[in-house]
Amino acid sequence: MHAEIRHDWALDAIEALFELPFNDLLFRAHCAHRAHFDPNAVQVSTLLSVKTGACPEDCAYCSQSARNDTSLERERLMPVEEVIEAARSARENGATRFCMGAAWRNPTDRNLEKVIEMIEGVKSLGMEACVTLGMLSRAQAERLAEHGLDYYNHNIDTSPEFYGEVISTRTFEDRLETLEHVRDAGINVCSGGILGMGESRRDRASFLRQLANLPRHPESVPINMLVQVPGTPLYGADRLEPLEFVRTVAVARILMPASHVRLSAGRHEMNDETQALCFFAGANSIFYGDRLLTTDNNEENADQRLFDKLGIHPLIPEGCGCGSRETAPAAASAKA
Ligand code: SAM
Ligand code: DTB
Ligand code: SF4
Repeated sequence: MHAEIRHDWALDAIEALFELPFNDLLFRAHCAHRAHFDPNAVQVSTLLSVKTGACPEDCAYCSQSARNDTSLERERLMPVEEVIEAARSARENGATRFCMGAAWRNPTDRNLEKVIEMIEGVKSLGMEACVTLGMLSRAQAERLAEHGLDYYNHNIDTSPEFYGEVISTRTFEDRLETLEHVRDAGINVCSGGILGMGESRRDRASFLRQLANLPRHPESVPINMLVQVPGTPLYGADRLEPLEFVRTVAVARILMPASHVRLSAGRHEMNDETQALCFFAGANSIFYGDRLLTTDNNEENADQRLFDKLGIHPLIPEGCGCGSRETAPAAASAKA
């Protein structure tokens, strides 16, 4: 029911979804969710910033832009062994995917080789590997694919119409080009954006339309609520109404019924009720661990309690060698 995969969405039709009565929208999204997924399984990833700060880009939301005065200590690319150690600990805590982020406009070929060692280390632990390194050339995407990278995260961030209000140092088209390189190389695409940056509802509809009308939907769609960082131009922006965030998750689920929709950054400031509504609306992935890249995430214990309360269990990917069946959050209560 309502779970057709389409790539020809008109903006007005998406806006009409946003305007449905809340219960009608959530019912429709939840039916689409059930048609494609176990509604009680949530994919669990852990993030690590492997190269922090001093980024030349001017993203108005970001703590890591050299142009934003955010008191963040810049750090060099982490040693491979430390990254693998962090992945091992994430695996012990129940994550099945390890996502490594670097504050680059794009990686140099030399840096890419270091990241490949990290990817190989993560894969050798039986975990899925994801990286987000900025723009990629076709050749770089192919090189990552040769080394078994599972997912590449590259967000379009917002609508093409609002984009210029947020970033000036790279274009919306640059982002689409990187996504095409990743897709053509055969790597799973992870692409979404940020809400609560002062965009309109029409912008939120247009942002989702861009993703839904790609030749193939991203396998993973992170929906971030802006984490307001002091010293960034977006610090102090009007907060988005939580129910509008839930609506956006629901529309993402209807437009991309077979994709994992990630309830991404911003959970730290959401209560359990808002998160529960997001799961009902079709969110089925989270970042787990008490840090995102440079800001705090929910504490692991709080997430375990929430999973327990909602009867949610972590999704274990097919053929996963990570041993997470025994250790993942809420796995203990699921067995009880
Ligand atoms: N530098 C790379 C890039 O921009 O492609 C990779 C890392 S970047 C931090 C990854 C994504 O995190 C951004 O595209 C943005 O969507 C999200 N992000 C960054 N700062 C955020 C914030 N303060 N609140 C919410 N999401 C944020
Ligand atoms: C995504 O969409 N969100 C993550 C991940 N992809 C790389 C990053 C969130 C960053 C939140 C702010 C911070 O911790 O710096
Ligand atoms: Fe740099 Fe990525 Fe932050 Fe933009 S989002 S400033 S590209 S680290």
